[in-house]
Amino acid sequence: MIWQDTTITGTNTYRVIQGQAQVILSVTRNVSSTAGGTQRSDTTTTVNYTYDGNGVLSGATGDVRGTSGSQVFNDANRNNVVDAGEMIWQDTTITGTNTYRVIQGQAQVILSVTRNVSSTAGGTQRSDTTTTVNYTYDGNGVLSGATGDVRGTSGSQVFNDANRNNVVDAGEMIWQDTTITGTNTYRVIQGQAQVILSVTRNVSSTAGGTQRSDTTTTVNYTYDGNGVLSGATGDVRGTSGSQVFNDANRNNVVDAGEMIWQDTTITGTNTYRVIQGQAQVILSVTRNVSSTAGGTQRSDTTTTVNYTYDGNGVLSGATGDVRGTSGSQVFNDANRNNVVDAGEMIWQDTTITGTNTYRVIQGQAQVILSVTRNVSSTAGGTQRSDTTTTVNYTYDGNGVLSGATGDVRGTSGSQVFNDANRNNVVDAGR
Ligand SMILES: [Ca+2]
Ligand SMILES: [Ca+2]
Ligand SMILES: [Ca+2]
Ligand SMILES: [Ca+2]
Repeated sequence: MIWQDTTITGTNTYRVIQGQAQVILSVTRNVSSTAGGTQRSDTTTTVNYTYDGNGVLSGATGDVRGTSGSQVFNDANRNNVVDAGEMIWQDTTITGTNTYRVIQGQAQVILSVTRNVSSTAGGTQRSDTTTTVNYTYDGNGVLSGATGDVRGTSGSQVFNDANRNNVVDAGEMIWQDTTITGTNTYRVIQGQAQVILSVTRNVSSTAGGTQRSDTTTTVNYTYDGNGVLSGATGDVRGTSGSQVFNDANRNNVVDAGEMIWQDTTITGTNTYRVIQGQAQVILSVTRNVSSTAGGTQRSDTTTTVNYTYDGNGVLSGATGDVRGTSGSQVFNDANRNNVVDAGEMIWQDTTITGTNTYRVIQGQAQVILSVTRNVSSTAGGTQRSDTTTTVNYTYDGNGVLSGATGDVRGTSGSQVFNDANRNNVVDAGR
């Protein structure tokens, strides 16, 4: 357990009402940073108090202004080591309003609306969310509960090589935004409202509308008796999809109704560790299951990512792998009558085994190398394939994917009849 201190500097302005000095304005600045100096916060809370003619507090209004930030690792030279200049500040601008109610003579916050706006150093990622919290109190002015939500967008600039020349031309960096809709459930611990459950839905689609994603992330937070965050668990559920061409009338033209959505069902679990008071994902396991509209192709893969952090809770690296199968239905004309009879459409699956190598860019883990082995053989064991696909991804300094190169190596083979003894019969070993 470590101390995290906040320096408070406040000024109060008073007015004498009915012979008593009453605070009519308080301005309080709170400056804090974590032990490792990787997170900082500097906010100023202003409260205006009003009184009736008898000097009794009748109301209050206020706001919060400031910034909070964290240092993120930007591995510019790709050596997985934090070199000079590779820790950069990523700040959030905070703008909030507080609504108060006077309970038992004291002004209590019953509603806080806080907008957080941030962007990365290179300006290629942005976030703009508003968190609303409604606080309830019992008759004695003791905080009894809270509910809240989060609304906003987060986005990133992506490279859209419209003219297909592999160069970023004017207008080819486009914003791809995600709409965020979340609800937070609170519990009052030691007099403070703590988030015990957050459910956040993220919906996005590409500019051209040919890809979409709709996922909901749930996080359960646990606290010790003193209200200190002690753990978190969570999961991700949803779908991602893309529009594919289904040439139903086989004329090689995209006719009406021939662009169909092909969706992938996403089921993931996240494991967290509390570092410097914050819950960080240390392991994510995500299963992606998809099949084509006609049900003739299927894919079922699980992606595992292990994230590592330094002692200050800054993401320092990640490793991962992909395991699963993909398959397609093939016609196996067992009775050789050139007709698809019952049981003659069989699944032919490919076993997928891959490893992903990541680099931390602007605080985010990006895949820089994927190596995927695909092994398959037909049902009768007379054909086999064993190939390895390697892809190297490159990013610009701001973490925007700028290119990729790759290759495929392997073998495919089939069993053939070698009539070594020329008797027109398949003998052992031939
Ligand atoms: Ca480095
Ligand atoms: Ca271009
Ligand atoms: Ca067509
Ligand atoms: Ca048949």
